[in-house]
Amino acid sequence: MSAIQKLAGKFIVIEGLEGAGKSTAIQYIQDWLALQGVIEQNIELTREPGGTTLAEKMREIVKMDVADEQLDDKAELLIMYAARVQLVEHKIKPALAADKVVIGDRHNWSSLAYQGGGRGIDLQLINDIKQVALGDFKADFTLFLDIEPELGLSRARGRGELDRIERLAIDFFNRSRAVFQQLTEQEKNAVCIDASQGFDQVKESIHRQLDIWLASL
Ligand code: T5A
Repeated sequence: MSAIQKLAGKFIVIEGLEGAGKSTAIQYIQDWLALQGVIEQNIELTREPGGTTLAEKMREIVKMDVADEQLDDKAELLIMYAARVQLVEHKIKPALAADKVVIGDRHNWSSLAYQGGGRGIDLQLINDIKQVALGDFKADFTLFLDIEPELGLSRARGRGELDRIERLAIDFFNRSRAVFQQLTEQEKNAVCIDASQGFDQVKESIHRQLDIWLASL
């Protein structure tokens, strides 16, 4: 089977804290797919929360600062899943059914890490909500870009103003990071990339891990 055939209909997800370099890494994944012969028209890029017209509206809500009302942690969690359902049903599944490769900038693990680890919502409850919302749907391969929160946030700060979530205390991100690390250890089709490395080393690590994954398909 050719690489193009093996990659058809696969969902690759990139996860990590703010400033880990997820947007940058997506370009490296696209470069790698091009090396395998996958043409641009057969690649679909998504981001979470967001990625469809309605899901982008939900993204605005979770990023919004409202002076007289705080977004409840459970409301935040449910908005993440509402946005995810819209994205999966209206964009990701149709693209996979058309044999495209989908690259996701964040997916389900972000809710476990941020709303579970960070906010302290029970992980089993989140898994139950996930099951109701998405059933067994999951990524085929997950690349977790691991970075010290301080370094990631300083990179994110260099890009502009921090949003509502990015302004949370460092402990929040340490707890989120611990969940990401735990999930990576538990999942067979997931790898951890040291995102504190320079651009070239991160790119090389991602390409190497994708080569190994492709060989396993
Ligand atoms: N969220 C999301 C939840 O709480 N629960 C959920 O379920 C989901 C899905 C999304 C927010 O929502 C939360 C998490 C987030 O707080 P977002 O704006 O999409 O918000 O935030 P991020 O996904 O974190 O996006 P960022 O742009 O902050 O991070 P990236 O994409 O990881 O970083 P990137 O590639 O833009 O790089 C940041 C800067 O670092 C530089 C880049 O050039 C850029 O300037 N950089 C490097 N510098 C040095 N060395 C490297 N190796 C570098 N790689 C990148």
